[in-house]
Amino acid sequence: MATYQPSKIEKKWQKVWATKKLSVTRDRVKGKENKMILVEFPYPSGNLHMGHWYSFALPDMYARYWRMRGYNVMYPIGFDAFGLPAENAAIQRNIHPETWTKQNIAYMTKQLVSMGTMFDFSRVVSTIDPAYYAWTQWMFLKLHARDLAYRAKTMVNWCPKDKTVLANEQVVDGSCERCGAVVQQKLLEQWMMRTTAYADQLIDQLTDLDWPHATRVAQQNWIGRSDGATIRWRLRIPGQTDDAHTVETFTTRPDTLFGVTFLAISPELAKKWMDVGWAPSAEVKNYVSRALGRRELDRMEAGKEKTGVATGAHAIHPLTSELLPVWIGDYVLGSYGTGAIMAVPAHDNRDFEFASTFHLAMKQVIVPVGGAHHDLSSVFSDPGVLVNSGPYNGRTSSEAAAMIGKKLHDLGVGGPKRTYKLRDWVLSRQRYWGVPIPVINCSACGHVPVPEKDLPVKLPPLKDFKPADDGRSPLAKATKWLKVKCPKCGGAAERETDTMDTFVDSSWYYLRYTDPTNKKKFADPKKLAAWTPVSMYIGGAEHNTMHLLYSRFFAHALHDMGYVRFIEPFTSRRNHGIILGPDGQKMSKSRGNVVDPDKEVAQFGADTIRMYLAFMSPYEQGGPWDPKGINGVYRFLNRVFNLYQKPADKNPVTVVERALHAATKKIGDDLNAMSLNTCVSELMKLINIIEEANTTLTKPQRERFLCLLAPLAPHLTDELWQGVLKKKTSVHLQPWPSYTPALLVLDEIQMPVQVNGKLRGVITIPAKAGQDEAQRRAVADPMIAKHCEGVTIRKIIYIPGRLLNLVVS
Ligand code: ANZ
Ligand code: ZN
Repeated sequence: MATYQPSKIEKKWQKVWATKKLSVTRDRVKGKENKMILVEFPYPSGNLHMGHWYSFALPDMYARYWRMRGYNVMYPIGFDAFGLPAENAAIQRNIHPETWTKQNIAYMTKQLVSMGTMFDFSRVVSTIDPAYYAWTQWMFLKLHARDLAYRAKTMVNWCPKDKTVLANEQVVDGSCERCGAVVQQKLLEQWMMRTTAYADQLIDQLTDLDWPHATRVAQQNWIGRSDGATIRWRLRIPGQTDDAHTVETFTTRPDTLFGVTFLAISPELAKKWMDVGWAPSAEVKNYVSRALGRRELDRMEAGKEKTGVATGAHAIHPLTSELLPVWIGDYVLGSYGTGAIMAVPAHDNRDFEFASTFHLAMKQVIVPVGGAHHDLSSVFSDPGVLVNSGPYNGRTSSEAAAMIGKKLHDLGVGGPKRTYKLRDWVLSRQRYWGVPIPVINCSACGHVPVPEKDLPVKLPPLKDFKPADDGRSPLAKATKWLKVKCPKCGGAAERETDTMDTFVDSSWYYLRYTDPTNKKKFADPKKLAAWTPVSMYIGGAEHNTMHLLYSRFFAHALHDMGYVRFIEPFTSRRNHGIILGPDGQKMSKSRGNVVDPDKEVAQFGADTIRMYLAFMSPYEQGGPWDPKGINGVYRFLNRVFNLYQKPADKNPVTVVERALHAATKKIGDDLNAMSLNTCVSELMKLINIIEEANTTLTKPQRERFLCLLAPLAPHLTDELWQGVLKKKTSVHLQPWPSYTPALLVLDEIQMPVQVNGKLRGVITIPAKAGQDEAQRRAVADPMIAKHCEGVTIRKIIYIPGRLLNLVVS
């Protein structure tokens, strides 16, 4: 009898699929609806690791399912190929980034084929292709024309090691996300994207998206909209009589205005005051210069001992005329709000810590709704009901906030104000391996956009592409390329030498898949309309803010300019977990815990690896790669193979027929929900039932079973479909089988099974099953069996019709 030899089967089918153009997507197929299922295109780092398999081969099951469901599915792939890592790797290896990147793309493409996915390789896009980045530059020009891309002098994050500017989103805990160096602040002129112009829209539209809750919350917090009030306080400064100077504070809690006992300004603001003539004591000056040396991040940290100094000045309360001391405190940030705060120690933790340290007054003005006065030894920071607040006593926080906001406005000393944490996106990079910003700098005309007809501005070939210490981009060294005529006045001018952050490249790549070779447009509007918005986007949770936010910004802007019809680019989004090394640590070359998929594929075949990755854990969870279980999946595929080596049965066995129909519904539902681990276990249950019933399946049953398995194990199923069942077309072009609901109505029930009190699976058992039968079925379920391996069942708790709990140790 023949044996299962994945190494032979898989290569063969990959070739057949390629020649038959099985996954080459047409823009229109009669009677079919289009669906783009998108995965985040990889960065060509060298070779694929298990994480790539997890990211691409599992969504492939989902894509295949929708194709069988009768949709015209596009499952595209490309390469996000510019960027710092390529440049750093090339410097290390002493080769050119282009050589390095292209080698990697070639190698990884081969590896991608080995996964047996339905990637449409006829639509591959690569961001380093001039035919692609011409359009990245074109988009920049369009944004620039709308004042959404602009140049400004700002404080930027500077990585001293990578010698380039970083976006706020690329700074993690004060360090460079890539190299870990402590990030410095520098005042530099940079190209920026006005993401803040879309702050409201980017928050408001989130509610309509079928996205993970955590991702939506992350975006909301990143944009950080808060409604509050600004208040201008008149200052009484020793030696001055006119109270003419003022300071403005920003608060999210105007309802606490009567509880303010002091004001605190940031060291940055104190410095500004000194720059315009305030001459405080030596102690204050000393304090300010020391405080300015500390990093904002350290200053902010909760629980950190608060430092500060009194200025000697007082602020006049706008409603009570009370005099309140003005302090300088390093917990107040110069870059947020107005750089000054009204402090309410009774209701704000940081103000409380500060007031405790310096023995400042506290005044309670909010009490819990319906509650008694709150003990002043702790801070009541929730909204509640006002007390000690004159005319506002008895009002709720939200009522009072609105009333006080209006009162301040009427008095002309401030009023309601919306603020955002979001800052504009700094997109300039002083590095070589990126898209040149298509601008010409002319001493007479300023920053002149390159005319569209001159796009692309090609990246000049440079031997010495290393970053310079002076902060100037290496492109400045391409002297021939640099010198050009000004498109406006014809005078001598120079090209812009900064390149773009690679997040610009990836903000629109999915659009290019719809028309990857178009020379006249970034994509034909009809093709765009046929495929976008993206129906499902699957990727890593690390993109919760940056990539997803930038892509949304691009889409919103392109929509407003009339280039795309949709506003939100990705209708649905699912995040996958990450695959850790066998040691439970994040897989990385430096840790030496990388599992090479090629080796595993050579031994077990791609189908086994795919299914094993799916079986490991819920997709959004990920987990450590544990090779122990892989044999179980391999054995399963062997059993399937062997089943089809025997002749088919004439008559169906009823339990098997019922199980097949139930599985058709269950697996369809699970694939739809991207619950891939339960799909695998359902298929394993099915083969158990088939073997138990001692049947080799009837012909229609054989077809049905292969259809159910096809999205997960594409090679083996086509081998059996075309090889054994002698079908003329691929199993992957079959419709997803329908099921007969009547067959599902059983005198059977779903019984949750716990192992040591934890839910490990749900089994289907006859309603009247006794304890022994329930236990037998439970341990035959692969999801549950996993947890009973190598242990002994000590006790069984069985509540008929309700629950089975196995106590093991
Ligand atoms: C009075 C108050 C009373 C506040 C209270 C809070 C609670 P979010 O929500 O993050 O916007 N704040 C304002 N500017 C600041 C700065 N530059 N550095 C440090 N803290 C600053 O927070 C806004 C709140 O943070 C503001 O509201 C202010 O404290 C503080 F019961 O004002 B609040
Ligand atoms: Zn000019």
